[in-house]
Amino acid sequence: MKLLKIAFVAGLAVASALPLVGAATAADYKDEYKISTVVPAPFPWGLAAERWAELVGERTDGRIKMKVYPGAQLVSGDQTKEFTAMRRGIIDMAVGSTINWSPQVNELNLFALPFLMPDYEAIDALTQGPVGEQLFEILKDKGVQPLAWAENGFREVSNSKHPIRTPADLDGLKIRVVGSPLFNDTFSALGANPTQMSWADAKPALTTGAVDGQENPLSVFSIAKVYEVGQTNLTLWHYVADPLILAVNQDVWDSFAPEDQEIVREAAVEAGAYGVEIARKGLTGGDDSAVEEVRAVGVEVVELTTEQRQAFVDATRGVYAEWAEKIGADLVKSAEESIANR
Ligand code: X2X
Repeated sequence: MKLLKIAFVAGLAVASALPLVGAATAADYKDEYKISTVVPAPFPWGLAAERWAELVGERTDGRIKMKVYPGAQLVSGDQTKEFTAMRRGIIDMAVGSTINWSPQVNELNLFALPFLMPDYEAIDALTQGPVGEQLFEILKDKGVQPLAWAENGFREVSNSKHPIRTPADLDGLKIRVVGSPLFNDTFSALGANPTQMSWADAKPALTTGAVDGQENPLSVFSIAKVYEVGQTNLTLWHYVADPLILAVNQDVWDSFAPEDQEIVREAAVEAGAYGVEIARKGLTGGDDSAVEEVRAVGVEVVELTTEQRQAFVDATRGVYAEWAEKIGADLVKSAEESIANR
């Protein structure tokens, strides 16, 4: 009797919801959609993910409820499994770095080709042009719906030993890296001793001195207070930059009514643009306050001259050539053209 009553009440609830949201969608929607990120707000990508969830919540009157799960917790901290988990539906959505998805999507290694992108316009030339479109097609073929780009940023190298001005200064330094073997190859070519580890393990390893250095955008360096664990030498060499991608598992995407897909996509584009704006704050447009902030806490910041930077470019040309083949010669050529014409 009690069971019957519950069934009856549940039936009533569904019936009363139907006229509001439409028969096809009501049954399929989840109570909550999980968005995976590696770092939370106030890092730019946590902020972008939160903005995405907020906008969708507002515009669907709460019908689509998205919640941010930072710290790569949905993949037990192993950020290089995020793409696979999203493809399989363990994760519904993600704001993820191209670095973390490159083990499964080889073409995303493009952004980690050493010294491919000289400036922010070059990043935009890729993400907002034909290369970006092509990469989104590749992601779709792999069963994920990509919607928009955001940004982690240009990755600068820090260490606890001494200022890095020449490749020789990297000699023998143990550097924490993440992602694909491309990072190992780049740092090995520079004479360093790279070691792969997740972000969750990085700070403890820096604290104990198990590694001497790391590479991350200035926003991560500042917000995570990496300088507090002995990382007092920072070289602004702009060697690679990792964009972020806002994406949705394909089955989840297909379950959304077309008008809801439009809302989710537009919100992703707006949240992504906001994320880019935050990521570049204090680093662009004549404002270098982000650099001044880390100087103010005692970090020795090295800005390379053109000639000094060129020495790093020269030392990594072999890695670039080898990985250009692995990534796809045509895609790399198209990227180089987009950058040349920016
Ligand atoms: O682990 C990192 O270095 C981070 C936070 O930048 C990424 O997830 C790529």
